[in-house]
Amino acid sequence: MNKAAIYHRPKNNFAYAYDEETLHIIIQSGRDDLLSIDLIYGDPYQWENGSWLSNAVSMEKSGSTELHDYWFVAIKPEYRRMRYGFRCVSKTENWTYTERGFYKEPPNDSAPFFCFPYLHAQDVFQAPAWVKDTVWYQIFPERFGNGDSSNDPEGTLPWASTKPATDNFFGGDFQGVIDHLDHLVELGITGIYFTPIFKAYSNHKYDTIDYMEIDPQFGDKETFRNLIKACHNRGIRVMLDAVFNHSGYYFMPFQDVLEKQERSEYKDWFHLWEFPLETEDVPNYDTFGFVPSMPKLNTANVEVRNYLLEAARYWIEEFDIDGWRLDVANEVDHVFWRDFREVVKSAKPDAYILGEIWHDSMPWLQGDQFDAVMNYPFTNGAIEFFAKQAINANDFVNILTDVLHMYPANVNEVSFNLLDSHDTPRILTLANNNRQRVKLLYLFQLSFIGTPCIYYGDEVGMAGDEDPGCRACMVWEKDQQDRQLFDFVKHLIHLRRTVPAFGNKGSFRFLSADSLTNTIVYKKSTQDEQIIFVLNNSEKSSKVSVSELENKTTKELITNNRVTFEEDTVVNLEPYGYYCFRIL
Ligand code: ARE
Ligand code: CA
Repeated sequence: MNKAAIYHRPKNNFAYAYDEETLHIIIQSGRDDLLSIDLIYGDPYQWENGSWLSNAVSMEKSGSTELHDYWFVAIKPEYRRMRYGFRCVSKTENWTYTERGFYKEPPNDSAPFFCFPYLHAQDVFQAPAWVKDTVWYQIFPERFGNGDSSNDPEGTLPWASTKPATDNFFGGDFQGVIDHLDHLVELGITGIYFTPIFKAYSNHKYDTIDYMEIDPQFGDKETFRNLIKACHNRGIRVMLDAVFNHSGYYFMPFQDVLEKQERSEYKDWFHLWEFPLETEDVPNYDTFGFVPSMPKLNTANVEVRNYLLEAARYWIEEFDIDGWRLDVANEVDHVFWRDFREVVKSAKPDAYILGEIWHDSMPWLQGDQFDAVMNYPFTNGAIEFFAKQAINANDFVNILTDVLHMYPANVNEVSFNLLDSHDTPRILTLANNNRQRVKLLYLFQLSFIGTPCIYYGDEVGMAGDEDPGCRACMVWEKDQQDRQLFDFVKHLIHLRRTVPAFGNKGSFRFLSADSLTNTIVYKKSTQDEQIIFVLNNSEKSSKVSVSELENKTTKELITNNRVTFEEDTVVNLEPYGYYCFRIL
């Protein structure tokens, strides 16, 4: 038995309250090392004379990677508290794994066992329920639609007249969004994520000048209010981008420090190293990255904290927005984010708080800070496999299995699953202009656990390289749009919203992966239905045998055809072919 590979630690993603009466317990072991694991459990105050040994429940293998098997069980302890251990069985031996290590025979008292002391309802991770059913659409406002030329900034270029650059403008504004909301409604979108809209110098607005004012190029507060109303009337929620890690160069407090130096009343609003302040070459103060025009804000300063939290409250209470996406979230302190959550959730209890963190974010997902993060680990796996074909089917299963076990299930259900963004090349470009690969990307994203986000223009086949290349003006001429791709995405979103197992209601399991043919098979299931997905991520035709389809009658959801299987469960796949078999 490979004891070194066996790992469990209470709380976080290994033992957590899924709801007010259910604990999820997860443990990992070496790949194919164990035949079974039983959870031995009981009430901390009923462990006398080994009565608890009879309580054992077998755990289910919920996924496997190259290195590990993951085991899962859901359990409802009668008195909401539990001591527990794991009986690990390999071909040749069995051991009881506890917090104090391995025992050949289960210890005869409770002390060594793991402990889930008490399941409090208010400790249960609570994300807004509506997010589970949301399909997001990310809009870079400068580039979505120019609906009002009267607010165009100096030097605005004709729409799509040239390539996007870090410093050019095409006049995108709120009216341009209002004018095209029907495009989103037709696609089936129910949430918009806007990159920053507050007064700022650049075309991306991440260099904020005033957190309480709309940038005039987008319109005024009345237009913004109309935009929110127009979205809400169409069942579309709105999330804004909070850039609280740093301000812009022209933010009044920073200008005041530049002018008055150490005499400025705002000198403690930033992380200044020495005076006089130098901005050229390398700044002598903390910034985002090494960008002199993005001085880092001192969120431990009570005035900064009050100013930013007032902004967080203001745009919810005065304009009824539904969520905040938090820029560079992992570089702002946890104390501030806990206060932020208090303020936001008291302004709107079901507001969505989404952190931009590209890495393991467990410390921010304990329920006291964020509801979710932008799930870039998901993005990286999907892009490497489907778009770039840089990894094979087994690598992909390894990555996505780790992704699914990285966080508690109730976190996964509201994870923000994006394929690309304003910070990355577009998926068509990453897929080397192969739209069949883009279709597989969308099929996987829109049938996965979490809340998916579509980056504006991807759905009509826009290409675009690294920032700023990925920020081109939206293509509105129908004859330049890939309408076949649009219809395909629209159909997938419709399936996600009408077939419970297709979306967030269904649990996810990989069934098989073949790295020679680069095919994968996965299953989504609810109490009442199962869907088997078969994807061929290869330019060659392929055959896959799917034993779960034996003697089953199914409805293939993309074509709506009825397909019946007998003993022979071989599925023939075209190049880049796919099937979604809903078992009848
Ligand atoms: C500009 C140029 C870029 C250039 C950059 C260098 O456009 O081409 O590379 O300057 O300084 C905003 C603008 C950008 C602008 C940037 C700086 O949108 O166009 O870039 O300001 O002026 C990391 C952070 C993550 C951050 C990305 C960009 O962790 O938070 O870098 N993303 C947010 C926003 C950006 C925004 C800012 C931050 C600043 O989404 O749009 O940029 O407010 C790996 C790392 C990640 C890293 C990621 C991307 O995965 O693990 O941590 O993200 O690469 O670099
Ligand atoms: Ca305009």
